[in-house]
Amino acid sequence: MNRQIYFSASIRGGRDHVFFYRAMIEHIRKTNVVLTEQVGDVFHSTQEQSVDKDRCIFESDLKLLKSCDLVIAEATTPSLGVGYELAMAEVLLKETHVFYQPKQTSLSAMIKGNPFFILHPYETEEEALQLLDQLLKNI
Ligand code: 6IA
Repeated sequence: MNRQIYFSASIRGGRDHVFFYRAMIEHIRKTNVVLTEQVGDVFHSTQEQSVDKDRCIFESDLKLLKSCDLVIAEATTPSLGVGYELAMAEVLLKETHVFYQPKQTSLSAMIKGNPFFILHPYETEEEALQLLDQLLKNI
């Protein structure tokens, strides 16, 4: 309850699942705080920005990652940013849960093979939201 959650999911890697990211964020927000709600922003442009703007995003996200209680990632769409955040979460020793759809992606061995990450493979979005509920009950 009221834990600070860093939600990580693809932005420039591709936005095919953005509506599902938003559903996951809404779900988490019922009982906890999502520090990165913009990941589920359907309308905001995902185009590359100036170096200065991207530096602001990087610095702000890193600060949030350092301050969070828990990381939840949706990794079905491969994303350099998500991979970076997962590696940082490990360095920072943040409990990290990774959701992904095995039928739609081949999750990188660097994530799937790393026992630090708690994996949540799922087949349907309904199933993922149920897994998410169970996880949120236990934190
Ligand atoms: O390489 P990617 O862009 O797919 O990396 C996605 C990850 O990097 C997400 O989990 C975010 O935490 C972080 N990230 C990448 N771009 C942004 C961003 N751009 N704002 C905040 N975090 C970002 C502004 C546009 C956005 C609101 C749609």
